Amino acid sequence: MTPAEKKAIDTIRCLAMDAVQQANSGHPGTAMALAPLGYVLFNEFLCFDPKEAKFPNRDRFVLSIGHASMLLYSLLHLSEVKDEYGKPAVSLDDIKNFRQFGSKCAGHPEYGHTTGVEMTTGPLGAGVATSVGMAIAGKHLGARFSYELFDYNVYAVCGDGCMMEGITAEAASLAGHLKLDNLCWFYDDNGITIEGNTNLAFSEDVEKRFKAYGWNVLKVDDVNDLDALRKAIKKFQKEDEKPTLVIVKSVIAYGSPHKAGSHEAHGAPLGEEEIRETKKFYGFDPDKKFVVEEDVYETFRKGIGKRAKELEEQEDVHSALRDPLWQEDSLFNSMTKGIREFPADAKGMASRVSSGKVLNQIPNANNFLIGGSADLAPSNNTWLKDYPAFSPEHPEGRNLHFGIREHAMGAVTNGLTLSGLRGFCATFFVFSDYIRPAIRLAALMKIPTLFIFTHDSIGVGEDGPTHQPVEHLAALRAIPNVAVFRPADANEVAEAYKAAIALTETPSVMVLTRQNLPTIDRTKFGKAEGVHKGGYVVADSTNPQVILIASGSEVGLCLDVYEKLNAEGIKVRVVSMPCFELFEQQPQEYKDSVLPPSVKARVGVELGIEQGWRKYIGDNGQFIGMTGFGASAPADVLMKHFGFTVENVAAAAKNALK
Ligand SMILES: Cc1ncc(C[n+]2csc(CCOP(=O)(O)OP(=O)(O)O)c2C)c(N)n1
Ligand SMILES: [Mg+2]
Repeated sequence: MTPAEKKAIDTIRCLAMDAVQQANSGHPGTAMALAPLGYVLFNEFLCFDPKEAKFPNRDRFVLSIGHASMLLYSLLHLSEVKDEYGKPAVSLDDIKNFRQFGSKCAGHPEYGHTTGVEMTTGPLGAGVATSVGMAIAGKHLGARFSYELFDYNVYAVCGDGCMMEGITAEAASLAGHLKLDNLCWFYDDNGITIEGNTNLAFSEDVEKRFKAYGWNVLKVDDVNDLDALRKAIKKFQKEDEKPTLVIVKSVIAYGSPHKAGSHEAHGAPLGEEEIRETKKFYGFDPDKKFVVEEDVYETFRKGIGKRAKELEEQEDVHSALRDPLWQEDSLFNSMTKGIREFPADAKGMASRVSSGKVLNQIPNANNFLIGGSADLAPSNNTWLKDYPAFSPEHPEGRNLHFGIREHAMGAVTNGLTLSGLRGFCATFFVFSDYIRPAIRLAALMKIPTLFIFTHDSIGVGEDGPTHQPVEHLAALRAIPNVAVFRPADANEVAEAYKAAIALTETPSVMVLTRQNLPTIDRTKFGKAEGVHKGGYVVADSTNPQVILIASGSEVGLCLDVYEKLNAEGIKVRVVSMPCFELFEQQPQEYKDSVLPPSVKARVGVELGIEQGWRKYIGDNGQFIGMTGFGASAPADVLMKHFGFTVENVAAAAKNALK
């Protein structure tokens, strides 16, 4: 290690110590320990242009151990990465205000908040899993354009926590299967987690495990050995068959006389005196804080400059890509222009079937829809018929066989979306629980990943309560910034897809039936375009006395009730409410026009729990829904048993009128 290298590395370590101490919270130990790895990667290998941090062919760096955020912030600062306005992505002041409101240095790295942060990390395992999606995207884009334009590598750093999480196993298994040789993970094998030594809970052989996944496994015995790190990274770059795992031994809080190697250094400030001692060990002035000397910036400039220049030369070609093909407005037209209307049809079709038809009307040569299912494509109807499966031989393929790995599927799909593609994934609605963390991260990152869930209720029938979602609609609606669509018929499905495509900062969820739904006669009833407003009037009588509000399969049921009550002289309005999230965004005026405050007699009908419905049906409203789990029986028997019948809804409407 040259003196300049040592100084740069120890600067990172001191920034981590100082920032955590100043904030009086945070995770210094691992940021300090991995400073050499961060230095070598950023300064010598990562292809990026600090002035153009979003350049499409940049190498990706994902800090899956989000708690070690100070490592990333120090690196972004020292690399002088600029934000879109040409200002420092991370200033020294931001570092001094680590974890404080408004600082670019949030507790954990947040995508969209800090330029250079490729994704939001913190939930362990999510980062490495998402990096697999970024690697798939790199291969796909290379095949769609050219490998000169897209040949980026994806690097991710994980720790013992990531290694123990199930999502990491799913993602690694998939990456090995897909032979993603552009993917390199570093495993910080420091033997420490929060409760103490990893031998408390973790004794597997990670090397053997990853070899079994089909990975190339390399070892670096000491993270301070820069040459060993370089050798490993070069070996990864030459590898053209397998993803690479570099197992790196490190000592948490390296250099701290009393905390090095201890779990105490994981998530608490080292303390003023300990920091002074540690700075002395590094040969730094113990009395100074937040020190970055000019020659350290110079060291980084020299290292990064050459690779940034190479990238700059590609920028002309790439700028053509960004407009109109790459993440641009015109993508909306390209994606929606093929979507057609469905004719009215009393027999109709399941919304999973209409969804399959619509989904196949979306992709064309000019857009980037790509995705797949967790082994349920034939049931979810998510196969893109005109395209092959994605594979090492067919990286241009747009269909992903995710295998039965839902959690990783969600994260990988987020990785696709983060790379400029429009990623979708699918499974049964009841298993959305297995993907929920990825949906939450997509919402937090404001990225438009599309989650397609079929078999949405007790309408599943004989498979029984393990396969019948009950609380899932409420659970997903509870996540901020998620548009949950539960369309009522084929035309609502078509409009829901258009609405989802238009939402570029919000993930969308499609909730679709297994069973047939009549295609509503739109010459007689309200237009399906109402989906874009979240809720709209489907059927109406002048001066309605009672409003029936429903989503999905229950809208058809309410239309039957409407006919029956009309015949009895009761004036009814039916409101289809396919998306709470969009309805909430409408002006009060519109909301009141759909749900006039003067009409207090209201009935909500949905094959889920009541939670969330009171705001529409009011204190005195009736709700017909589920109050417990379903049962194994034919769907029509279940519908009767649980009260989803014309008679029962009509009775509730009359009750509401009392
Ligand atoms: C899914 C998830 N579970 C739990 C946590 C809380 N947590 C943060 S760090 C950590 C220990 C991680 O150990 P390791 O990855 O070895 O990090 P190190 O202590 O070595 O820095 C835990 C349990 C989390 N962030 N994410
Ligand atoms: Mg550890």
